[in-house]
Amino acid sequence: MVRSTGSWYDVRTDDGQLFACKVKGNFRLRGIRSTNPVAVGDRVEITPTAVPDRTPSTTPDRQTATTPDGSPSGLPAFITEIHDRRNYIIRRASNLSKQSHIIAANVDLACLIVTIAHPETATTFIDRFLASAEAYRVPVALIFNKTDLYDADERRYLNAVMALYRHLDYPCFAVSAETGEGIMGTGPEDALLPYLLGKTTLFSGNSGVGKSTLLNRLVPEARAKIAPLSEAHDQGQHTTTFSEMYDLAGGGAIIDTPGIRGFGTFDFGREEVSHYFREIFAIGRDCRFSNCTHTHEPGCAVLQALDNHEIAESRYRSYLSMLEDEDESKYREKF
Ligand SMILES: Nc1nc2c(ncn2[C@@H]2O[C@H](COP(=O)(O)OP(=O)(O)O)[C@@H](O)[C@H]2O)c(=O)[nH]1
Ligand SMILES: [Mg+2]
Ligand SMILES: [Zn+2]
Repeated sequence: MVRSTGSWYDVRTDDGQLFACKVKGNFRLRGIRSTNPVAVGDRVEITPTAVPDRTPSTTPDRQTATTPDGSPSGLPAFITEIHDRRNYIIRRASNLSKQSHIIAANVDLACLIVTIAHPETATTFIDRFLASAEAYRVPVALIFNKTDLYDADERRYLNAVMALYRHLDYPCFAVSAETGEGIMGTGPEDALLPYLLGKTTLFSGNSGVGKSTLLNRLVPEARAKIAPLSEAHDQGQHTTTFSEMYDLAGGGAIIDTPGIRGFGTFDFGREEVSHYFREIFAIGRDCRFSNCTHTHEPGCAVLQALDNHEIAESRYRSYLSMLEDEDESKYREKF
């Protein structure tokens, strides 16, 4: 399934045909209460509901079966079966909601697109994304966009932030979607596109960081709408409402997702949070208590490492903020 408008699901068959589908029957998913039964990236079985009696007069110029306003232009069909998911990424349907929304399924890689400035992406936001991806067991990479805009100070900061995450073994790419810097290249070590080939990659990030611009550079046919940064807030506006999948010419696909603010810190237990911060998890094995929360306990190896600057303060702050979230959600459940 490559795109959903809420009422239709666009499905592309392996031989490239497009269908505008409705869901047949009731898909209740084990263990998840989800607002969308079928997610972008899902492999599905379909039954066409009409035999084509004419060849379409125009080929759709997007890779989808419905027009941008959401009305169907592909052949009608029913989705009759959803194959088991290798993985999926969810977020809460809304704040306080117990329902979840599946952002994408069957992804090989989740890329968070971030900017050091114009607008600035908070490191807590990056860390939350990384922790969630660890929890979903989806490999991640960080893409630092808008390198063409940075002054000397911002470049230094960019290099420091990339060094921090590379040290934690997260692949990092510095690119400019505007100029193309860092995108084409000879191998996955030095450029983004070769790294993405053959993978189904989820693109995520705050609005305004250049997701659509980057997507258009990687997949020119995508023609994703680019939102001018609003002068007043130096922040993008929401233009993408639904996830959508685009094929890369050299193999693989990109799933463009709407700007995700609170990327699912869903279902984490309090003790679990530290498992999703790689260095805190590794160092925490040396704590005196096996159930150490790394906040106040005597003999805490994490607090010691923080003192020695072996753990970055920004990472530890993100860890604390996620612990606090868990406390809050427990509080909510009781009342
Ligand atoms: N200078 C510069 N501007 C960029 C770059 N990438 C995106 N932009 C601009 O940032 C704004 C938001 O881009 P958009 O792709 O809509 O962001 P999205 O909300 O993440 O999809 C637009 O004005 C783009 O032209 C870049 O690499 N360099
Ligand atoms: Mg966009
Ligand atoms: Zn500890």
